Amino acid sequence: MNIAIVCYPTFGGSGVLATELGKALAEKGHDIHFITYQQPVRLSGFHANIFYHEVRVPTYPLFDFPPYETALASAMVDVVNNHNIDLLHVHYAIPHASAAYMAKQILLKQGKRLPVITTLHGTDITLVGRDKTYSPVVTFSMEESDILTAVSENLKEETYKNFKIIKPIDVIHNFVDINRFNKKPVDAFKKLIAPNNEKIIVHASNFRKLKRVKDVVDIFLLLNKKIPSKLLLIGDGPERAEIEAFTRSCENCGEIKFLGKQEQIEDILPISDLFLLPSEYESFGLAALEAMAAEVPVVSTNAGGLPEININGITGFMSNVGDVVEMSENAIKILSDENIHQTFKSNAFLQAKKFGIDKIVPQYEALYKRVV
Ligand code: GMT
Repeated sequence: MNIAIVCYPTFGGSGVLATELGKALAEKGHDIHFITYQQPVRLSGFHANIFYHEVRVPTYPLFDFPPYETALASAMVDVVNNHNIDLLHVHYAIPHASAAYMAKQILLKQGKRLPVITTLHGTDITLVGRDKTYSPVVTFSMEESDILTAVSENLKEETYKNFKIIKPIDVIHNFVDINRFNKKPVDAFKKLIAPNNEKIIVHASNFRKLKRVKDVVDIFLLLNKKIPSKLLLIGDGPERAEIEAFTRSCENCGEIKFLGKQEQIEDILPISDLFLLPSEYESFGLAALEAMAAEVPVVSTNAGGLPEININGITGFMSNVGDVVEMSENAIKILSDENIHQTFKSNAFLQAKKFGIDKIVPQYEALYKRVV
């Protein structure tokens, strides 16, 4: 099939998932056309079946807010007409689903039917989309999509709770490329970060308030009193400056390193001993799943869709949002005994395998066949 994929090109989970999906589909022989404003971060290297179409939004003195959605809809029409596209799969409802609706109507006038699949990822529903600024348009464009999917059962429930829609929602969980993350740890790299064999604790996110990165630091500081350890903070975002300033002024904080945005997270995860994700909400928690694929147990909250991937007492532990004391105790439980740590590592990996490309991508292909 010829498939057009629209997503955010940044480090966010929705863009990562959309890009990995496109790459996996290309491997299976489909032609994939990414339409977005920048090359997606996970889209590197050459693949004969993958094409990238950049949406340009010209500036004009009248525009205080250049109309990206209009430029995107026009780009969709152009790509569909010139590349014989069979279907359009948009990730993250705002503004992709409404731009898709516009493109679909334009093409209909030209006598071409364009099936649209919208995949909901999280904040497009739970935070931004339900705000009344966007809600009428998001509700309408979800209802008008030919197929609507959500990345977890929890997100499906949240969607019905927050929007008056009757459209069925297919749950297709996110997936992970196991081979990409299950790499042998590079000893020299581990030595560089933890020269005295300290435990390596990792967190990766976009440092938004909802990720509660300060809780990561607090959990680590409690844990670090009992277990020699280092904390690696991966990513960047609005909360980073304040948290970095805090870590410069506190005791023990020499053990905390801010690595910023990292494209090669698959090189860092295999040398890690534990992943922390104390978010206030995660529709799914793709970052945690990638850690598990690298055999890293996860200490997280029990918010949103996290219980659909992290199994309490098996692949890691879950606590209520904000309970940093319990989360640090759980981290200590896993790290203080080598046998327990090994068991959690193997369990995490086995659980990640249930979300492997081979299990999930065919579910999208089945939807594509249905809609076309
Ligand atoms: O978590 C973020 O802030 C990024 C966000 C996005 O839309 O890119 O991630 C959402 O989608 C991911 C992929 O489906 C999920 O794994 C994340 O849990 C979800 N984030 C939230 O629900 C907060």
